[in-house]
Amino acid sequence: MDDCLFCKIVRGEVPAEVVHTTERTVAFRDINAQAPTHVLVVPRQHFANAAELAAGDPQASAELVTTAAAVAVAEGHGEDYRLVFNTGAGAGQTVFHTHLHVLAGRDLGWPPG
Ligand code: IU
Repeated sequence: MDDCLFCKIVRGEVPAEVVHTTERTVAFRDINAQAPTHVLVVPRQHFANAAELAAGDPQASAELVTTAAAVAVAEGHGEDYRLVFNTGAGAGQTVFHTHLHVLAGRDLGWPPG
């Protein structure tokens, strides 16, 4: 996708603080962190949301979660972290390239806002 921001980050055309990469995923820090650790894990291939990724590339979908877990461990939060997929504008999705939020390092309230 030529005009997709996260595709550009994956290709290295837009700078980001990348913290972890795998064959199918790239993990980078969110520019508007909502917790001491706030990392986004994205598939290298473009899909609009989590369900489309799971249907189109189940292996990459699983790798998103295992990458997120590895990031949490690397940041010292392997026991307590939150994973979030916002799906659809009404649920707060603003970038339509699948991304898994990894949040950790503070008390995380429930229910979320
Ligand atoms: P959302 O679930 O689609 O709302 O998450 C998009 C996230 O992408 C959000 O937390 C932004 O702060 C983040 N982000 C970013 O890290 N870098 C950017 O250049 C832009 C958004 I635009």
